[in-house]
Order: sequence, then C-alpha cells, then structure tokens
Amino acid sequence: MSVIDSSILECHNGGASYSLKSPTVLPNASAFLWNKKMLIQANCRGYAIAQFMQPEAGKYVSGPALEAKTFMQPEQPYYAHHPGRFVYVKDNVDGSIFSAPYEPVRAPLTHFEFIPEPHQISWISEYKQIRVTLCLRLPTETAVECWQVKVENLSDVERDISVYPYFPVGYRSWMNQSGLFSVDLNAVVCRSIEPYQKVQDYFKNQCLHELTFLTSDVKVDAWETSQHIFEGEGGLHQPSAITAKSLSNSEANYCTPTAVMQFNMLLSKAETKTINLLFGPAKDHQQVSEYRSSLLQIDSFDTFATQYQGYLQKGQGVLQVETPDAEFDAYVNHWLARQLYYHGDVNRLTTDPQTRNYLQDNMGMTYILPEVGRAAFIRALSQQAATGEMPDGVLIAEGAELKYINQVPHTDHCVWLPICLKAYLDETADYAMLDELVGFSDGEEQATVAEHIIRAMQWLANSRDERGLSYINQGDWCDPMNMVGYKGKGVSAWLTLASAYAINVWAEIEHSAQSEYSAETKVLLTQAEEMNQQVNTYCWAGDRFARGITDDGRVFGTEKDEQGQLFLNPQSWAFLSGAASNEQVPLMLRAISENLETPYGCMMLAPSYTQMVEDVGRVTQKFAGTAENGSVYNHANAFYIYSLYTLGEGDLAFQQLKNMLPNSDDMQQRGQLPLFIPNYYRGAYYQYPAEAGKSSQLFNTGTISWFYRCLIENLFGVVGCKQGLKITPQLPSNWETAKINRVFRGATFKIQYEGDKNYGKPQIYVEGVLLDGDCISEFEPGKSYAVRVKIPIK
Ligand code: CEZ
Repeated sequence: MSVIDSSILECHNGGASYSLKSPTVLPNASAFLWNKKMLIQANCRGYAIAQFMQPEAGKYVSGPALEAKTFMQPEQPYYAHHPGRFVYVKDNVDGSIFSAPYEPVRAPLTHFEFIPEPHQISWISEYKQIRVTLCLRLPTETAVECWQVKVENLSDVERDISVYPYFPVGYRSWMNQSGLFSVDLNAVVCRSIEPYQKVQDYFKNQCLHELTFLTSDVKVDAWETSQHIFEGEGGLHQPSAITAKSLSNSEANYCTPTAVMQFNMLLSKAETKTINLLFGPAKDHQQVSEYRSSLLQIDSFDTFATQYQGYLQKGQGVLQVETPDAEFDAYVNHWLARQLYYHGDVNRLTTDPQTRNYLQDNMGMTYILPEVGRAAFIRALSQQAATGEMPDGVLIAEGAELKYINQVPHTDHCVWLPICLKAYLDETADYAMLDELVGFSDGEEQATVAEHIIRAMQWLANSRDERGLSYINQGDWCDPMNMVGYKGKGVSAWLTLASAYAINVWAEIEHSAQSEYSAETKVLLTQAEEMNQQVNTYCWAGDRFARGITDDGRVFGTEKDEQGQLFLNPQSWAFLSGAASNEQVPLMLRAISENLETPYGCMMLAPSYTQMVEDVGRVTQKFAGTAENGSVYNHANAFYIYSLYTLGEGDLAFQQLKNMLPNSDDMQQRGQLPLFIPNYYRGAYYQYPAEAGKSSQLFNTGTISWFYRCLIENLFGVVGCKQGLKITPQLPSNWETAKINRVFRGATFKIQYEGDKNYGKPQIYVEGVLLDGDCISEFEPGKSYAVRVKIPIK
C-alpha cells in the first residue's frame, strides 16, 4: 500500500478542497452534495448515485437492470453501465475519442483532477490538448442537477471537435419507458411509468415524477435517446453513435432510454466554450420549461455557488480549531459540520427516519440550529405512546408511513431521549422546554416533556425479565440482531446498560432543572443501579460484559462463543452507566485493545461471524467484517470514544477519533478522501486482512453527532451548563498548545490552550482575569471573549 503523496493528492486551503490527480489510485473516492429535495454522490470516475423526494425517496436514474428500492447502501459496486454523468469528446479530424471525467472510455488522460469542495464537485480531464472541466452544483431548493461543461483548446491549432454529454437513464419500467427530444425545450425527455398491479397504487403513484430530462442552454446539433442505438456494436468504450458523423436523432419507444446530446465545435487556439446543463426528474414538460427559465439563465450557475455557500454557512456549527494536527483540523474545520448539517437538515432524505437516528441526528443539530433540534425532539415525543414506548420510526412528512426496518420491533428507542436532550439543554439552557405540554400518539392526553421522558424511562425499566435484564425483541441499537429475543425472552446486556445510563442522564437533567429528584426519578435511579448489578450478575465474563442472553438462555458474546466473542458496545456503555468497577475497567480496556483494535479503529465485534447463528440472527449473515458483523462501525466507535473520555482516557480517545479519518498513509487502503466519516471501515482484521480498512463510502451515520459532541464536551471541554460555559478540556498529552473559536449562546470565545509543566490544576483567564472555577457565567451574546486555559502537562 503506497503512501498518497502530493503527486496524487493535493490539499488546498487547509483542507477546504482537495485535488485527486488520478482516476485509478482511489477509484471509489467520492463526494456528495444535497439540498432539501435531493442527494447525489459522485465518484472521481464519473459514476453517480442520486435520489430525490417525491415525497418519498425515489430515483430518476436506474442501472441497466431493475433494482430493489431501498436506502443508500454501503460499498456501492460500480460497473461499466452504472449510472453516471459523462461527456464524450471526439476529434473530428483524427476520430480519437475520450470521455470526461474518465469513465466509460478510460483513455490515458494527460492530466486528471477530482476536486471536491463543500459547495461543488469538479473534474478536469485533458487528452490530446483538449481540456474538459466538469462542475456539478445544486440549487438549494430544487431537485435538479446543474452541470457546467467547459471545453478548452490547449493546442496551437484550431480544433474541430464534437462534444457529447452522455447521461444514461437506465431501465426504468417494464410497463412503459420511452425517450424523445423536445425541440421547444432543447431537451432529451425520458418517460417511465412506475410498475404496479394494485389499483390503489395507481392513485398513490400520481405524485411520482415520470420524467427524467437533460436540457442545455446551447442549442444541440443532434441527440440520441435510445441506449442500444447509442452503444451499437462499439459499446461504451467506442459508441457506434459517436463514431458516426452525427447522432441518429432517434426516439426510444419501450426500450432503455438514455440522454445524449451532440455539440459540434470549432475551437480556435486557447479558446474555451461553455455548455450549461440541467439534469433531473420532472412531473411534465411544463416543469422542464419552468426549470429552464429559473435555472438556466446567464448567471444561474454562479448564483448556485453563492446560494449553496449561503446554505452551508447556516450549517457551519460552533467550532473552528487550530491544533498541532493539520489533518484533524482540515476535517473539523471544513467537513465535520457539513456532514452533521446534512443529517439534521434533511434527515438522511427519508420521511420516516428511525427514531434512534432522528434523535441522534438532531442531537447534532443542537450545535448548528438548536431550534431545529428542539422541534425534532417535540415531534418525536408527540409520536410516543402514553405507555412511554417510542415508535421505531418518526413520521416527518404528510402521508408518511413506517417502512423497511421501521416495521421490525426494536426496544431501544426510548434510551436516546434523555441522552440526546441533555446535549440540547447543555447548549441552550432551555430548561423551560421540560414544562412544555406535548400529546401522545394514541390519545388526547397531554403531558409535559419531563413527564414524557419519565414515562419512557419507566417503559425501559418495566421492559425487563425476571432477572432485571432488558428484552431485545427483534433488535436494539443493532438493527439486524433480530433472533436473540424474537421469541419474547431474549435480553440485551447492551440495552440494560444503556437504559441505566439513560436514567442516570435523565436524573442529571431533572436535578439541573429543579435541584432535586422527583419521586418517580428516585425510583428510576434505584432501578438503574439494579440494572447495572444484574448485568454484572448475569453477563460479566472474566474481562468483558457479554452481549446478551438468548431466548433459550444462552449467554453470548464471550470467549465461550466460537465467533462474536467480544462486542464493543456493552463495554463502552458499562463505562458510561457505571456498571464497570475500577477493577473491571482495565481488564475490559485490555480485552478491547487485544481483540478489537485495528489501525482503522475498533471492530464492533470479533471474530466476525462466518456462518448463520440462529439465536443471534441476521447480523451473523452479513459478510464478515462488513456493517454490524465486525466492521469498524464508526457509530459504535463514537460511543467507545465518548466512554473513554468519561474514564479520563483522553489520549486513547483522541487516537480513536483520529482513526476515523483517512490519512496520507492509509488513504489508499480506505479508498476514500477525508471529506466525510463513513458508517464503517471493513473489519475482520485477522480474518480478511486484505480488505480491512476499506470504506463503505456511506456517509449516513449517527457517528457525526457523537464526534462533534466529543469535541465540544471532552477534547476541547467547552460544554454548556445551566450557569454558562464550562471549560474542562482533555487535550492529547502531546499537544502543548491549541486554539479554538467556540460560539456559545451567541457569544464567541477565542480560547488559547497552553500546556504548562508548572501548573497543578487548570487555570482559566477570561480577558486576562483569572476565573474562579471552570465555568464562564458572565458573558453577553454578540460579544467576543479572549480566554487562556493553562493546562498542567506531564
Ligand atoms: O442501519 C443502521 C441504522 O440506521 O444500523 C445501525 C443502527 O443503529 C442505525 O440506527 C446498527 O444496526 O438493516 C440493516 O441491516 C442495515 O445495516 C441497517 O442496519 C443500517 C444501514 O446500513 C445504514 O447504515
């Protein structure tokens, strides 16, 4: 595995953008753009996956074969006919052809760059002194891709070339699919009718966008709408339609449609010509026409950049850092808040987010747009049953239904209410929210937010068996752990510990709000202690806590198992809930380090399962080292990091934070750029070492909210409390200095950390005045304060 050096990857403006100079070294390197209506992930070779809301998540492009409708998948495989956005260029003198950005022709380019930036994704491809620059931007409110194609003549002679944007649409419907060219719209318009059999689906499908269109601000010279005519015998490497003088201007009638345009150009020396394109779904031709007039004006493309940067500005978060670790700063300053904002603002583009995801993603929004997080908590609570039980998913759009995994009963959703709400209350001190009246999903009754949380904690406390351990039904945090308790008896050690921690956190909230515990909370606290004790009684196994006990009473997740001998989550949450004693902690940390640690982070279990275990379930059927079956599952690592900070293990915690980010030494093995943290890196480190570390490339993950929370509460220790801003950093011991800008309740704190051997305990100076204690309570919104934090270092 070679080190990625600046000849392959350049980092610009401290990580604000990157330039990847090869389409083959990191073939799956990708970046994503989104807005409220759509999401697109495009890779360096030109392949793309996109979805939009209509109102349910839908696709407007398909592969060459019918695909299962489901959520964004990990490790998306690419193949020659995979959907993408490509531009062929033919030299009409020597007949040579290449395609930008690289696929499908894969010509030996003389220069290549993949340049992801927060507000746009660009590609530069040069071949035989023709440079094609592609740039993708999104408007902020519309599900349409906006592309700009610049074609430049780098040679000293005039060039006679033809340029062919090729935007495959794919096999969309066995009932009805077609493609035609509309001269009025200067657009290729492909139509498909969503297949259905049930009459009620005809009316349900009325909201679907039947059209996928490609239009341009430059009049086309010819077009192609039929995939097979476009390819001919030449295939995608040498499409017959392109080797011909002109595209055939055909219609695609019940055959796989495609969108190809031809622009013939004479480029004089150093001349550049620009083509702006719109590509996306539409309801009808009228909507295409409206998109042309609103999104294809002279200055539209520049406007998209400004508007999108303005949109991202609203999501910039509250933290800018300058530490001794440039790679860490690059991600934190330019990409972390962006990935957080994506989760909180568009909820992973689903209308029924899983309740645990919705609460954790909006925990992250607390640091970006607290009012959005607040509204989400209230919405989730309004869908709680009066018994205190939380649904598997939260419906966030008119007519939304619980789909896919939300139709499978999981027992952990209540846990996340106090845990995520605490971050909001610490950041805002909005304790009045606890008195707000909110309804329930199953009756007219209303109760305060505090009462809702108490009922959720009581539901957790009552959902336990005779041993005092929490039922798992068909899954807890681990979605596919669906056969431990499906007979109604299996229990989860993780959920029992998480319930104890959630109750402790609720008690902390209640005490901060009213300086005492209610009678209900006092009972809950004793039940939390009992939970910790019962897990110790039934699930402690020498140097680890087991994962649970199956319906038939088998304790699993210990050395007695052939596979799945150690699970990370029960250990982390035993640290959080207080179930782990001072004697147990070092034993558990060693077990984790010896069995789960990899250079890419900790595996969530090991050894990975390589065969079905029927009293554990679907998780054991996933390929070893992928997703929940023993990958380096970053969400689980985030919990581990948060728990390490509660143990005061700052150095180990920071190392794990860094392990989440690709660096120049291991980027090629991970196969991604440091633009986002994926939901997992391949695990099974000792079983499938060759694949270990490979990124899932899936940026939907609850990790981000916790990563941000760890930076705020622990690493830099700039966490809110009722009285103000508490300064309790746990910087890595090898950092002598660090600087951050922390925006908090409207004020800005410019904090300088200085390690000092002569200091016994941290000393905090605000505007040069020594602070009594560690909480800054005197400050005003709109003001900026200089803070120096002198930290004792060894
Ligand atoms: O979904 C995630 C869920 O969004 O899996 C996590 C869970 O805590 C998150 O809420 C762990 O199970 O169904 C499946 O097999 C999928 O693996 C989902 O479980 C998984 C998706 O891959 C998204 O990451």
